Amino acid sequence: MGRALVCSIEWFMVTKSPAIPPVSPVRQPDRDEGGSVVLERRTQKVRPPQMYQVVMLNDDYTPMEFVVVVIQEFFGKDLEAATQIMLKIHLEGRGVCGVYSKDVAATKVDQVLDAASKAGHPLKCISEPVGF
Ligand code: TYC
Repeated sequence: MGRALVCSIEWFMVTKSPAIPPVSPVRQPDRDEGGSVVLERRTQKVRPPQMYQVVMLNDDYTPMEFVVVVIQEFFGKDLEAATQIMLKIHLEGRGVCGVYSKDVAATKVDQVLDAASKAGHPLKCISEPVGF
C-alpha cells in the first residue's frame, strides 16, 4: 500500500467522528425551561403474579362423599368447608376449591384428576385465571 494512501486512511480515522456518538452512561435528569430538575412520578411497573383458581365441576355420577374427601385432602379444607363447597358444586354446577399460583393450581388439577380416574369416577376440575 502506498504511503499516501496509508496517510489518507489514518487522517480519515482521526478526523471522522464515530458513527455512534458517545453517550454518558449516567442518565441526566430532565430540566424545565428554567433549568430546574423535573422529577417524574413513575407509575408502578411491577404487578403481583396472576393467580389461578381451581374450579371443580359437577357431574351426575361421582359420589358426594368422594368429592368431600378430595376437597379435604387436596385443598386443605375441613369437613364442614369441604361439604359446603361440594354442595355448591352440586347445586350450581361448579365451585372454587382454592386459589394458587399457576403451577400449583395445575398440580392440584392433576392430583384431583388422577385420584378420580384411579377411583373410577368422572370428576373433573380445571384451573382458570382469577377474574376470568
Ligand atoms: N352431583 C354428584 C351427585 O349427585 C355429586 C358431585 C358433587 C359430583 C360435586 C361432582 O364436583 C362434584 N352424586
